[in-house]
Amino acid sequence: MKRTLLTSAAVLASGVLMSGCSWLGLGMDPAATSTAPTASADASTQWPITAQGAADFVASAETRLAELSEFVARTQWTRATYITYDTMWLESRANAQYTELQVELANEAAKFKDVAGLAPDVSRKLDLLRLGIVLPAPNRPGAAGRLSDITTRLDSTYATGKFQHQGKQITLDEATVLMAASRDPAETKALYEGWRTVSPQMKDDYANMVAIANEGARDLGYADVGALWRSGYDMEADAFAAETDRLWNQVKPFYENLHCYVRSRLNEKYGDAVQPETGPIRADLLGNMWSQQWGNIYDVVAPKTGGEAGYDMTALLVAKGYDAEKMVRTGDGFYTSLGLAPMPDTFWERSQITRPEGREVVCHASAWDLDNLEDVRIKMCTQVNGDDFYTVHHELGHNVYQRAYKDQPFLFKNGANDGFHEAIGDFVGLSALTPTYLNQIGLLDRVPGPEGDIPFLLQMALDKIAFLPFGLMVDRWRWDVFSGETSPAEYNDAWTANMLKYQGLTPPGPRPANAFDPGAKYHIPGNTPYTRYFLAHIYQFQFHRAACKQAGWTGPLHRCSIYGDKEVGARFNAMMEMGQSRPWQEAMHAFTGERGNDASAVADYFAPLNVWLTEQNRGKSCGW
Ligand code: X8Z
Ligand code: ZN
Repeated sequence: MKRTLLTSAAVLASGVLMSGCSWLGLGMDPAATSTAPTASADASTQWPITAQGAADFVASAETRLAELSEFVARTQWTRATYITYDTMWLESRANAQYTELQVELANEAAKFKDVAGLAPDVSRKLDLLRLGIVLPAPNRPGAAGRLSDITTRLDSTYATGKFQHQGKQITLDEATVLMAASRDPAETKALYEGWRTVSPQMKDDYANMVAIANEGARDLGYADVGALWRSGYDMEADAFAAETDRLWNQVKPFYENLHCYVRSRLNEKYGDAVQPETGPIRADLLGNMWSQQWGNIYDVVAPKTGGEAGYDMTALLVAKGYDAEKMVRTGDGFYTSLGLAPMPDTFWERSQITRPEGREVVCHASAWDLDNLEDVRIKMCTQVNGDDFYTVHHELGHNVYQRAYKDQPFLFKNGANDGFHEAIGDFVGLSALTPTYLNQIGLLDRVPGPEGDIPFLLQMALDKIAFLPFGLMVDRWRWDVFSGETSPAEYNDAWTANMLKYQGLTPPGPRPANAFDPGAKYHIPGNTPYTRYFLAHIYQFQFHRAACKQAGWTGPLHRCSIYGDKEVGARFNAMMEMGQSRPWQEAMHAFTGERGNDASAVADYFAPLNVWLTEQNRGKSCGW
């Protein structure tokens, strides 16, 4: 993920680039940040405002960004895998330097806006120079430093957050495991509320950060940071927002069906006092700290007949003696089966696959490209369970994409859009989670017959369909925060209102006056835009449907696996090699023959389950 915050984008897929640290919190003079070294070289060069001048300027910009980005990425990696006062100090300074360079180049790029006869690639790169800044700093001394102080501190506060649970101090990874398995509503409530005690201290920083970055966005000609983020999709920002509404409306009836069924089963299990039959679902009962994927409570909601046709990924991994590295090697094996190159030796030497002892790290999974060429890595605190089996494939997808576009010019070394970057590994995961594939690699002893279809689809829907409204609501909250529609005093209420509006969920109890629940979700303090995941949850089904068609598959989509299909792999790689060189619609077309976002692939994949859910819900009053 390295470049996520920083440069254009992409990479980060996972997360974090800018993370941070905080020297301010550690008592250093804030003014010190303004003395961060400036970003080298030829800031004062005057490029003639001509097509050739633009081409020369862009070439120089790419060289400068590429050089500095490697330094910044290595600094970020060091901080993310070893959080100390000093690594935070270094990272914050490096990030400030990079942001200053980005802002300088974006302002310079704007001067070529009306030049006639620009080469198409040059014109695209001029746009990307502005659009690639996730959090722009205002163009005045000290602003980039102050902004990076805050972002580093926010990210590190999240990463090192702990809380008391049953007399013991626990981390988020420990809480995640407990949340997945606990069926005691008193305990899940304690975990839900306990983790959210780490974030109230972030609120003032967050509000200050919003003010600074908005000023930076306005300097670049955008109404606010949200408008900048919405502009990165090869269409007008407003049209993009409308497009996400359209997609959500396409899939919403299915989500409501799932919500209705799950609520009813939770009511049966826990009773009216814990989960009423109507209204929102209690957010802590869904097996996930943010209720974003619900697959961990499959056992609670499994079909009453035929439920034994389902299987528990975690149990399979444990039974077959998998450890974290074996999970990653298995993921790599899927990609190589498609004819893609295996991860290089340096990946295995330099990745952080499990949580190291004795030091603080950022555990939220991410994939990095340190040198814009071959030095790709993942950073995870992998645990042997079904969630991380998925995450391993997800992260490797980022690395595979990074390597595929490594020969593009610097500004095109990115996903076709950020949703594409998130969708690569998820697309592969749709095959890698099929019983057929799990059986082929010896994890699952017997492939269930048709009686296994509904259990399997329900398991998938609990993760993929439940995710959709969450994937939308995070940035809906941020868009309103950046636009000023939501003031700092309203931050938490607006978050809770979005949970209700989009997900139909409610916290397990009243939230305290100082709550800042958004800060307890990684991507808020980590400043990773989130609409990308919503898009990825549509794109991955478009990719899967197209890939299965290319493979000649005529059965139900959820049983299709492209494992071992080198032809599909070659076509997929051809799309990935394009990087961000062309509008994403062309990349989509290159692989799928489709030009836009299309949620019909989601409907196709889950069609049998939607029929089944409708049947189960007959006579119930759905909605909340
Ligand atoms: O953050 C991630 C990845 C890294 S890009 C682990 N994901 C989102 C999340 O965890 O909230 C993957 C799915 C959604
Ligand atoms: Zn990702």
